[in-house]
Amino acid sequence: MRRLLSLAVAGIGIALMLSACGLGDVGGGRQVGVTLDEYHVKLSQEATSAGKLTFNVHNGGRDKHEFVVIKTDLDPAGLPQEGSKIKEDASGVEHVGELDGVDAGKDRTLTMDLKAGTYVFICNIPDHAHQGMVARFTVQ
Ligand SMILES: [Cu+2]
Repeated sequence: MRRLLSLAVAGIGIALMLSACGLGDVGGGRQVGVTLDEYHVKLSQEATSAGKLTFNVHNGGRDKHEFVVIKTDLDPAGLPQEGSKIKEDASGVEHVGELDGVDAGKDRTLTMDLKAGTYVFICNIPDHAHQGMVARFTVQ
């Protein structure tokens, strides 16, 4: 129990440090940069505080990708699967929003009001999450 508590405290400390740097605040909404490619979801930061957030999503790859936002406490590596995709309506998984198909080289934005919690960003084109298009994001 004591070990679990110290792990939790360390986790919160790291999350607070992450939220203190790399925050852009433009036009009243905070901005988070997202770059998609084969096969990664790269974020300008891994955590922020709750509220209105705009994700500026760039597809830097050669293929079409998606940006799907789910809220879950499950390990990103162990998300429920349905064939070669993540099951977005599985128990313990809440689908929050998505950009359904960002063409290669294109930029799209997604603005959401995010509550505190743990989120996972995935590309749910068959097999892409499995190949690495999964990123954890923490909202305090
Ligand atoms: Cu993809």
